[in-house]
Amino acid sequence: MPDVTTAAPAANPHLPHYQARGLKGRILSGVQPTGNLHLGNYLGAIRNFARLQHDYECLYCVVDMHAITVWQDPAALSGQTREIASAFLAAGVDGHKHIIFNQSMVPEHAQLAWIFNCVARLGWMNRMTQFKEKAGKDRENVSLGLYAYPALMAADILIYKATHVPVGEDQKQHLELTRDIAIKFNNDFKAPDFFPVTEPLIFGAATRVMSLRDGTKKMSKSDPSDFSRINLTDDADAIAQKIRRAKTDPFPMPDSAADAEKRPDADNLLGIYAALADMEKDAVILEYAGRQFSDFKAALTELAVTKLGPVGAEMQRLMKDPGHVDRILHEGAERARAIAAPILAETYKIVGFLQP
Ligand code: AQP
Repeated sequence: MPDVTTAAPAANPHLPHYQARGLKGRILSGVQPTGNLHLGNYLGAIRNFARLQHDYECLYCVVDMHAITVWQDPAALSGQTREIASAFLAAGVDGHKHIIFNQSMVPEHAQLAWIFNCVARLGWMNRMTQFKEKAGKDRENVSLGLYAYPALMAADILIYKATHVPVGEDQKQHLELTRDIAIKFNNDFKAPDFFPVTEPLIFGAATRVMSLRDGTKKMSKSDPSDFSRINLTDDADAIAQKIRRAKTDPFPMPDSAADAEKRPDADNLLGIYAALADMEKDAVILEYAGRQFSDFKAALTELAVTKLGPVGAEMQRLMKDPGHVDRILHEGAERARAIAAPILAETYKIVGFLQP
């Protein structure tokens, strides 16, 4: 699979440790248990988690502490956490070979996040577009946690000294902040290369899946319209209905990449098709150039049902066995702590904290 990493991994002193074991590095990535897991989360992140597990040592985290930066119903949160863990497993991640856990079970994330709150600068945080979008006009009334979110995300990654993070386009800015925090920590505390400068891994034709109702807006869990997204747990009928009602324009299918680029709704559907079929978007454009949207939508529905149906069914099966999912999360958390605890201890020493 092509690997569209934004920058070449310049002589990273953390890599030889993995290369000696035939691996490319260590991955950490997370998904929030905020309900309505959708096609964008799958194509932008979760599907890649499974594809990367052969080349990297992987930690995949259900980031429940990030989720509560906006209100979550406590009665629903544990079920939503199991749903995300089930999605990781259903997508094919090996929960025994790799580590699947939920963030709040590993307190070292929060402990390192406090140090990073003291390293990150207000000016850096003020530039974060996700905060601006999520806070909107209600800025005075959102949680302090929503503002500090990117420092916790940096801690999620660096508490394992992860070398790579697979994410969708929308998380690129937060990854850049993580890199800035690592560099500033290493400089301020005269600890050269202590934290790695983590590389983003951004893959494929659907790094930013857009809403089915508005091709200029990201597909998102919090969109009030369920018709804006395909949920991973949608059945074949729901998928068909959502694709049929997906917004298009009155013209035939685009006949070139330049034409598609000017038509965001069509471009989005083409990108989704390409990603699901593991094809280049240009090849899909060529195949459907000038045809009716109804033909294309029928083909897209069939493809989406074929590819997503088994994942959704396996998720449903796993969610009926919460004991199994909980065991994977507990074991994962223990293994994660075995990596995180010594890194935190070393960090505390570097910072000058007296320890027992
Ligand atoms: N539309 C998307 N296209 C491609 N990738 C996406 N991701 C999210 N939306 C898209 C990627 O999914 C991973 C997990 O995301 P998250 O749940 O932790 O956070 P998010 O980005 O806030 O997800 P949503 O769906 O957009 O939720 P709300 O509506 O709450 O804001 C990340 O790797 C992300 O890049």
